[in-house]
Amino acid sequence: MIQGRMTDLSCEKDYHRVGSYLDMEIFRNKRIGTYNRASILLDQEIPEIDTKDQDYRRLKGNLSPGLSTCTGCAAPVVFNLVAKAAQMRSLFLTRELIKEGVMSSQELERSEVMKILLKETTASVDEMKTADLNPAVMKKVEKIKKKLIAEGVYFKLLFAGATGCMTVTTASYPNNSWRFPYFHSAFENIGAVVAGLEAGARARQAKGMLKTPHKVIGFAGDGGSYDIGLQALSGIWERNQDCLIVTYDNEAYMNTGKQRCSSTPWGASTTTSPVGKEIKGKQTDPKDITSIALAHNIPYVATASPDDAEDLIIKVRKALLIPGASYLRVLAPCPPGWGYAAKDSIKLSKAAVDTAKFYSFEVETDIRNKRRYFTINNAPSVFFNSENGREEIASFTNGQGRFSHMSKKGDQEAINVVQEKVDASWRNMTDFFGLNGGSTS
Ligand SMILES: Cc1ncc(C[n+]2csc(CCOP(=O)(O)OP(=O)(O)O)c2C)c(N)n1
Ligand code: SF4
Ligand SMILES: [Mg+2]
Repeated sequence: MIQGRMTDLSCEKDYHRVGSYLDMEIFRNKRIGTYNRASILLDQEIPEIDTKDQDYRRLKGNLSPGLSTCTGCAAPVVFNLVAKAAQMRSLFLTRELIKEGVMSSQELERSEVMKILLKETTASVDEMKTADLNPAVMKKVEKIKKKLIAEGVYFKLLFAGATGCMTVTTASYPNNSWRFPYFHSAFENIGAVVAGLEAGARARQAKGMLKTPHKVIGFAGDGGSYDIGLQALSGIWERNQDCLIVTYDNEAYMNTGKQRCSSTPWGASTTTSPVGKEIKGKQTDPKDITSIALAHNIPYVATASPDDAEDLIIKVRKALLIPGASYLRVLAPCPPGWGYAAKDSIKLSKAAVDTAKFYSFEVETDIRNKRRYFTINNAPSVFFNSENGREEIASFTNGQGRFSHMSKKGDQEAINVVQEKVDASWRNMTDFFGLNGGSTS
């Protein structure tokens, strides 16, 4: 992990002790004590993601998107991991009940017990009998729930998704595979919809109409966030509304047949940036959406690749635990859109990181104290400044149909251009965050 700080380091001592800004905040507020990446993750929660179709199906099964998904697509893997990570109520409740000696881990392992504990309404006598619970225990549970709510770690979830492959794979009318309330927004307005849901839930809670607070997670494709949805997203970020926006980035308008987007990489062939005699693929660089999000000074901006499930789960949890707006951009390789065999989705996600085509990082901004912390979570295996800094970009582009005009015909000039762009982007990013000359650990 490489870590950089663009900040006044007067808090360095605390910082090292507890890990990061988020940890510091919670530590300072004495909310849940020292709190680091590992403390919001259970070992058994990290799914094995393999490149075999069978494993994709198993993972999708958590969300049960049904059979309509394109086989091997990384997008439902992303949806599933985010949904899985976001369900933190039982995690925090379990910990606290054990810590306070109210119940044992064996008792809590029984599914009927947790089901009753998470209920908003009072359980019936029969239900309590089946789960071996009694009113005295339930009173303690309610007290602990109130404490967790006050600490901001106990909440229910609302999901919204902009029209795109998410709709196709998980919510094609009249079916819906989400186990949460789910709002299907238009292509252009995920920011506005999430803003309304968040404000509505907050108002209802203030009026005592909701017992448990709600957090809103809005998904949009790259088209729905980089292009047509950007205005409403900028609004929600500027107002710093408490929500998480996730872009699953398949680098084009995929569900409508692979049209180019401002996220599409230079040189990639799409139906609206085709390869011809004169012009070969998209001729502009992708928009830097995370810098746009960062310019709003929201507390948490991160990127993640689905090949590292642990990293993705932790980022979703941090995003939800930090009050205010969070943005997460997740790479989502698309077999038909990028032109590769479905079994290679996760392999390609990893190749994107190893070549530094995509870097997995997080930026935590502490506006009050004017500090910002930057972490590269997954970097090319060796730090960039050294001689063998990263894999050649060809190990990512080769084998992808959208770049086949470069690889198949051996267009070394085009490959060199892509390589230069990747290197320049990495240099800009590390310069910007003051990482060059930084250390690895
Ligand atoms: C105003 C408007 N224009 C066009 C469309 C048609 N449309 C629906 S989704 C989509 C592209 C979505 O691209 P992206 O957000 O990247 O999601 P993906 O399909 O790649 O998952 C388009 C053009 C629409 N629904 N509304
Ligand atoms: S078009 Fe691509 S991203 Fe969309 S559902 Fe199919 S495989 Fe997944
Ligand atoms: Mg897309």
